Amino acid sequence: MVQNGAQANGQHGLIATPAMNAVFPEAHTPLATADPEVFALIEDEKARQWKGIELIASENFTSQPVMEALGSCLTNKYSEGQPGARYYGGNENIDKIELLCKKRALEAFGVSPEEWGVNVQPYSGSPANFAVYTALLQPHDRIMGLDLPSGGHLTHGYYTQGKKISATSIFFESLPYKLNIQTGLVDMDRLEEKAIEYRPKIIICGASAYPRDWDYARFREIADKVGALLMVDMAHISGLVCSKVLTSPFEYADIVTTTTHKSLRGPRAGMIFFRRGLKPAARLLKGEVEGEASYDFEDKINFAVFPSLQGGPHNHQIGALAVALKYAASEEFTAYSKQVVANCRAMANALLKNGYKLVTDGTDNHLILWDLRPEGVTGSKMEKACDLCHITLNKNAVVGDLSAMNPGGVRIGTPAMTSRGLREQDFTEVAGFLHEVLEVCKEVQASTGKALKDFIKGLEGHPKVADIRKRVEAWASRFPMPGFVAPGHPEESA
Ligand code: DSN
Repeated sequence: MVQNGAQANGQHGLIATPAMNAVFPEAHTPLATADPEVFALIEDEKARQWKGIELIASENFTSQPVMEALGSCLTNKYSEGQPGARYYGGNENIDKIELLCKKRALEAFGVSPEEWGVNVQPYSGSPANFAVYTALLQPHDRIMGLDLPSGGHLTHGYYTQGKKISATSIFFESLPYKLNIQTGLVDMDRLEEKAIEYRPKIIICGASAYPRDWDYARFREIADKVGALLMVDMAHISGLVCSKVLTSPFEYADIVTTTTHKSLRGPRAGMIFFRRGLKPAARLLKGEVEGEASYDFEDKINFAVFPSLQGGPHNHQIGALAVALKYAASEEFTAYSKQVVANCRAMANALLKNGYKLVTDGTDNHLILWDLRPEGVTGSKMEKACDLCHITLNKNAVVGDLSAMNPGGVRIGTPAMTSRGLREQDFTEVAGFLHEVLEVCKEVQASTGKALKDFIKGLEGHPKVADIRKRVEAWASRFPMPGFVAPGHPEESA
């Protein structure tokens, strides 16, 4: 019903008064009308995602309900603090959403609320990690994480010879551990030796580019030996951990951090899990008595997230994460995770069959590190050539590379395309496309020389690049796209 000069909005049946229109004319306008420029760019991005082969190991395609929650009114609300103890009124619904999200997070990873708590407010993985250090360290305390050229993440303490890069190396003292150059596996013996000398307060286990599962028991042993806390950053593999396809770090770690948009397939966000309850004998500090001393992480971590580092939680992310966690606990998600690994193995086998070199000669998880040095092509060139062929992956350091700036390989992951329903045979075909792209790289480099600028010029407009791109797009468009219907998709007009 329209009253007092109010106007009905046909599409939503919502009411906009002239008074509101005067101050907020776009309040109920669809994006396509309100901002055709941004709308068109989003449509282009939809088409890019649908028509391409997405192999960035840290990306995924999330679902429609997750995107609905992300685009909901939850974005409007401030709620600093914890459920039941906020600095703003009006949080009765937000409290329920955050509590539900926390409950689902613990259930999804199979841990009990007596032994583990979780903070679901970190905006993403880097803030989550920094919150842990802020909570549990003093400035200049020592940390040890996997070096970035070995596959570690920036926030595990990265610095170069001349420069402290990550804030985690600016505010804390960091000594990286590395891969064994022969095997490409984490050099656990060397880590132990270094840790005994360095006496870090926290050892960080986890990576952005590591194709194997982790020996958490050995990490725990080393941490206990030197009196360090063990933090596991499972961002890349949290979906696979949730589905029990990889080893769970919860039995061994003091703290577990994760992003939520990678193999977990949720919205972009972060979580920090922390131990609670009584400490076991091996983790007692001087003067503490078994059966009496409890972990004290909870208040410290909650305080570090807010008020030390963040302001209001992004409630739209938390609502969306609750939705993603509901499905992460399902049988179908377990089937998905198994398929992610099976697909990755199939692609690895196809590349190995072609005589290519993979770091550690294979994979246990969702990613492959392809060492391109024997082929005489850099990771940057392969990334660029793949981009032009509408295959998206990223250049990556491989074991033996000293710098991440001009890396010798590429990282390839299966979570995103597995969400589109691809299976082993499809990933064998993806390996075939990658082989073709590499052949073109070699051909172009032979005629242009090695300089990247000339190489790119040689690629652009190359008939073989155009031909691969056409076939890649025709092939990838056959697979359904989760979450949205892309422009030009047959279902768009249906
Ligand atoms: N950017 C992510 C990755 O690609 O691994 C890590 O934060």
